[in-house]
Amino acid sequence: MKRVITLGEFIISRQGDFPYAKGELSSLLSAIRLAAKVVNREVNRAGLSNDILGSALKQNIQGEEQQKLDVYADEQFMAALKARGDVCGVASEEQEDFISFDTPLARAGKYVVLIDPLDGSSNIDVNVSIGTIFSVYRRTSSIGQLATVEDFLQSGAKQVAAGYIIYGSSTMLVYTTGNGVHGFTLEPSIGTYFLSHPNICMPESGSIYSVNEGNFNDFNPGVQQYIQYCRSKQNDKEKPYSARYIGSLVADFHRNLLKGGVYMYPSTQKDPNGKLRLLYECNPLAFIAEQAGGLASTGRQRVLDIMPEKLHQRVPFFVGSKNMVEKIISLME
Ligand code: AHM
Ligand code: MG
Repeated sequence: MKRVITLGEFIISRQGDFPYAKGELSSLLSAIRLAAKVVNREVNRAGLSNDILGSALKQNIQGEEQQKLDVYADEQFMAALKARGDVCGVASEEQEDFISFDTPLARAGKYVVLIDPLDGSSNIDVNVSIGTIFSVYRRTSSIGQLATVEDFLQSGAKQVAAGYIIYGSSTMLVYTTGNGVHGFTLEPSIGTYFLSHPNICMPESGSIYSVNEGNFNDFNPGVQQYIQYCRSKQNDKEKPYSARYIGSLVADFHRNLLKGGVYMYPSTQKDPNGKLRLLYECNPLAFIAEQAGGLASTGRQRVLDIMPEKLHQRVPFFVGSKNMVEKIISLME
């Protein structure tokens, strides 16, 4: 029988990719995989428990209504990351400011994490796939100090690891540390992730486009032109592309990563910077896309080159198969 590799074994086997590291990054990834299992359990039983389903009756800093599971997931990831002491601070979609962990162990931590604990949370109540997205940087402040905002405001090109968990028909963890993209599927009966998708490569072009087409009239002419190109028979496939939009970034991205396609959240007249947040939604997925051979752009700039100014900064986002993103950029010029 073929020996299957677990995520824990894989992380340890790849520790040598970072000669300067002493295993902290491996430990950090282990904290995330553990918290994801706990969140996965609650996501799976959401429909059975009133304690976990529905609104938390408060808003996050972006003025969005928080779901109970948003708050729960945020607490789980925070607690798991704090416990290990590899991380000196975390910034989350659910918290206005970043959190510095003020313990001697955490002050000595080399890394900061940015996280969207539960993305696509409007899909929780209707049993549609949701996800967690995370991004890891080496701190720029001195070890032993509290984390500073500069530790978090680094360009995406500086990420040392990024990944997501998709709570879908099966639960998967997909991540990169800059040496390719690897996907692990959770075997729920024993609670272990197994390597199911080694070295994921995104097809160079695809025939799926994912966008909230309800906003079509608000998009700029280049984006409208691209959508018309997707719909027409005069595109590179000589038949219309398929429109697929779940409204869960992780799920839309994951499908396009495996099958080839493009996800778009352009600027609109109402939201000139689009909707998605640079630091914990766009950058991690941009890193994964590039590692898998795809591209990520705002339409005018490579996402990973943006110098962030604010924790919750938004940017227009086009991510997916290389040829498709290049076509969008050419139409937006
Ligand atoms: P969230 O972080 O509040 O869940 O918002 C992000 C989500 C993405 O998962 C999804 O792609 C997008 O918002 C959907 O937005 P819209 O409903 O405007 O199409
Ligand atoms: Mg989100």
